[in-house]
Amino acid sequence: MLLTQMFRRIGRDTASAYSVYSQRQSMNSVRSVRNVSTSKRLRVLVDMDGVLADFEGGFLKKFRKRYPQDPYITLEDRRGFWVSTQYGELRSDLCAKAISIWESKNFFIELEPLPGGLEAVKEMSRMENTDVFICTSPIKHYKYCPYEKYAWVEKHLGSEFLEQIILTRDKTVVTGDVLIDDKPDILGVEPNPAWEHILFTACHNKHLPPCPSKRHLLSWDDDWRGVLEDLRR
Ligand code: DGP
Ligand code: MG
Repeated sequence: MLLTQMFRRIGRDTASAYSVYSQRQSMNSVRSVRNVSTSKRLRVLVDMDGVLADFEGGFLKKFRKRYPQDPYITLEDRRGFWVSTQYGELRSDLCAKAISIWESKNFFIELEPLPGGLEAVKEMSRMENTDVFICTSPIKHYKYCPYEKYAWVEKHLGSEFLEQIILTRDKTVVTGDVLIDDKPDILGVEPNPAWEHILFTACHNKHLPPCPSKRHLLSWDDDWRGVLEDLRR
């Protein structure tokens, strides 16, 4: 083959290879734009007490067992997030007695899972483009609570979920797209947390006047999948 023919052929091959390359590149960029617009990656923070673990039910059962002679507050009559405050209002000595319940060994590990919570969290964690974290505040009496919260997650969700635990007294400094939590007012040092708070209904918050600007989940039977889809858009 003459030298000039060889150069022409190399030129043709290079041009067609470049054209295939550029077509692929433009397809990839179309795909990535499509991914960004239809399936945003979502970081979901899920609270533990009152959302996955039945803190209120566990508390009442143990309070009645330890203090059978004392008055107690049924779940129907619970008002306000702080259990010890309402017990203190009932009778002043009951505040310390209430606190003694969740400061005891085995209180947190023995909490029952709330209906549908474990299944929901497992399903969420299998969803494409979804990162799930369990975001929970330990009590300040740290002798048992932090250890038992880890043990509870391992027992009910498996050891792989230990990677997903965030223990913090201030959830406002954690970044995420959404925080599913039963506490009506989640305050901390960050005045504008990254997440949107979805209020999870609990015995202590269900009598509050409805807050139209806030989304709610009535239970894990409610449409949490729809909420996540909405947030992804
Ligand atoms: P969280 O669900 O992550 O917001 O954690 C709140 C913790 O506070 C949970 O372990 C329940 C606990 N708690 C509920 N009522 C009281 C109370 O009156 N005093 C204290 N110290 N802790 C409470
Ligand atoms: Mg909670």
